Amino acid sequence: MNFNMLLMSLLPKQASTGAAESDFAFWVVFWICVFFGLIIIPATIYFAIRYRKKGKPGLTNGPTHSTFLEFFWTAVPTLMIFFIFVIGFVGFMDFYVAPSDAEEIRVTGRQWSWTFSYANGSVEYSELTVPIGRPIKLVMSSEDVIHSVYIPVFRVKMDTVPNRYSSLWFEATEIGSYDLYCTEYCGDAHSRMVTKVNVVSEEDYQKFLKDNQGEKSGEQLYTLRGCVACHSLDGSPKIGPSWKGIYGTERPLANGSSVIADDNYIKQSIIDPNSQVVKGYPAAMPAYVDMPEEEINAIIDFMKELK
Ligand code: HEC
Ligand SMILES: [Cu+2]
Repeated sequence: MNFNMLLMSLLPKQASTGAAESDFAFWVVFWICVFFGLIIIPATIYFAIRYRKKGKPGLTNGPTHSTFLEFFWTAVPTLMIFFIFVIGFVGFMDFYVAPSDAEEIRVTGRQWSWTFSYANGSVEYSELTVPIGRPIKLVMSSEDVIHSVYIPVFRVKMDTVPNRYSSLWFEATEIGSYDLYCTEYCGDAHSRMVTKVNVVSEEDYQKFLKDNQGEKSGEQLYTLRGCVACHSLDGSPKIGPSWKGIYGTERPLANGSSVIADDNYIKQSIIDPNSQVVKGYPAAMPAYVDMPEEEINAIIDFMKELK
C-alpha cells in the first residue's frame, strides 16, 4: 500500500459523483494545517527554550516595524483563504443545486426512524433504495425534532427540520449497500436511527418500485410508521410495552383500572394514546390522529399474530 492509498483509506469509500470534490477540499485544508503545524509547533518550542528568562533581564528595544514581513503575512494567508473559499463555494453550489432532471425521493424523519417515499408517495420503504448513475434529490422533513441525514460514502449531509423542507442530491457511482445515519442528537434512541442506502441497477430499481407498490402489511407499517422505535415484537420492553402477546389480554392502566386489548382499545391507543396509558410506562407515545383506517386495521391484524 503506498502513502496515497493509506491516506484515502482513512476516509469512507467514494461512491458518488460529488465525493472526490468534497475530499479534495478536505485534503487541501488538511495539508495546509499540517504544513503550518510543522513550522509553528517546532518554532514555538525552540523559541520558548532559546529565549526563556535567564537571570535578571536587561530591557531592550524590540523591533518596531517591517514592511516586508507585514506585507508577506497579510498577502499569503489572504490568497490561501481565498483559494479555500473558492473551492468551498463551488463545491457548495454543486452540492446544493440539484440537476433539473433529478428524481425526487421524499424523506421523513421522526423519533426514531426514517421513511422514504418514492413515485409520488405510492411506494414507501424504511431503507433508501436508489438507482446507480442517475441524480437523486432527497426532499426532506421531520415530524418532530431536528434530525439530520448523513450518508458518508456520498459525502452528503443535511438537517431535516419540522415544518419546512430541506433537500440534498447525489448521483451514486457504485452498486452496494451503505450506511445512512441521523447525525443530530434527537433523543433517547437517536443511535438507532441507522438505516441502509441500497444502490442498485436501473432494472432492480424499477423492480423494487413495482414490488413495493400498494397496501402495506402491518409488519411493514410497524417500521414505516416508526412504531419500531418504542415497541418490540419479542416481549422485551422498550420505551413502550412490547406488542408480543398483548392482543386479547387484560391491560393494566395507570389510572388503576384495566381493559381488554381488543380492536377498539388498540385503535384508541393509536389515535389518542394518552386516554389510556399503560401502567408502568410514560405517556410518551405520539398520537397518530391521521392514521388511515386501513393502516390501523393492518396493524391490529399484525398484533393478533404476535402470540
Ligand atoms: C415515542 C415512542 C412511541 C412510538 C413511536 C409509538 N409508541 Fe405506542 N406506546 C408508547 C408508550 C410509552 C406506550 C405506553 C403508554 C401508553 O399507553 O400511552 C405505548 C402504548 C401503545 C399501545 C398500548 C399497548 C399496551 O401494552 O396495551 C399500543 C397499541 C401502541 N402503543 C401502538 C403503537 C403504534 C401502532 C405505533 C406506530 C404507529 C406506536 N405505538 C408508536 C410509545 C410509543
Ligand atoms: Cu434523529
